[in-house]
Amino acid sequence: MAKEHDDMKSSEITDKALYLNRREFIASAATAALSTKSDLSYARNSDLSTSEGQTSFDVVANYNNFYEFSMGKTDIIDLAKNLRVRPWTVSVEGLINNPRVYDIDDLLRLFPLEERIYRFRCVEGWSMVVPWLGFPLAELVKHCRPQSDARYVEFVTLHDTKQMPGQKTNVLAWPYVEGLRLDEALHPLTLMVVGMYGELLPNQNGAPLRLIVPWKYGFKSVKSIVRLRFIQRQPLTTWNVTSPNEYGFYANVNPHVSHPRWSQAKERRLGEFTKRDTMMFNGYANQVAHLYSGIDLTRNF
Ligand SMILES: Nc1nc2c(c(=O)[nH]1)N[C@H]1C(S)=C(S)[C@@H](COP(=O)(O)O)O[C@H]1N2
Ligand SMILES: [Mo]
Repeated sequence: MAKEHDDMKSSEITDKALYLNRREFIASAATAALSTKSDLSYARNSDLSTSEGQTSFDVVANYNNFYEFSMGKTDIIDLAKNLRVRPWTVSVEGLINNPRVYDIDDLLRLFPLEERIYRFRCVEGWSMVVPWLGFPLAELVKHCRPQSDARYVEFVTLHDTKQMPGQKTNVLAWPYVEGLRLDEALHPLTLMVVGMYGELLPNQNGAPLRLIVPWKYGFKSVKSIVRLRFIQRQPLTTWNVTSPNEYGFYANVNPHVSHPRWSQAKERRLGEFTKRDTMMFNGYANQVAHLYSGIDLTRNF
């Protein structure tokens, strides 16, 4: 890819510019080298970023939850190292006027990347601050042109027992499924992520495409996505189906609602020793609380 780009003649560039719109063309030129180099082009979105200190890349890349590989945390990096993330397609289907199977690199050309530094908290009580690279899910949703009866989006992870040894066990029902209400999917904080710390995502963090919903517990942020489906009814999500009294559909970070086996009032930032207080909606209450007005968050956890 990189070579092809370097060798591109100006006549070919003009031809290309004629059939791609300007934005698509600029994005494609900027990401042409993507598969081989790590010089991603993106702008930092400071308004939507926290100024808290970032967790180090090494910590974020070495402590993972990814049950498709293992129930451990420190062995994922090794078990996921051979996951093939190119070529990769993402099927977008259901109640939309523009269903399409996207190649991952087409998504990267279509939607300009932003860097967002977000807090992220696991339901188990650890947290981190990560500079993610991605594009707003809202942009993709608008591109799909949802029909009026589309009320939820379902996300599905790759199901491939040859590549994902954890899928040979039945600790979870595979494939891993997550979901958002359409208004949550359209919220400006909701990010489709392809990279972190200025590089493409490491496999163990959900390459080549994952969701990040920073006000919800980590399990909503589904990894290695192959399908999005727009539907009318609330999807059956993996953790909710596995253990409905422990993991709800909403999974909003909430220090006042305990998990049945532990409190959610505090968290340990990876790399630190003293626990911090967990914040309502993980500190994003000003931006997202309105989505849940009139909803009993103790029952809808
Ligand atoms: N497909 C899939 N996605 C997943 C998981 C998983 O096991 N499988 N684990 C979730 C959980 S519980 C957390 S906390 C985050 C962890 O993301 P990280 O490894 O980038 O920190 O991924 C989420 N996404
Ligand atoms: Mo988690």
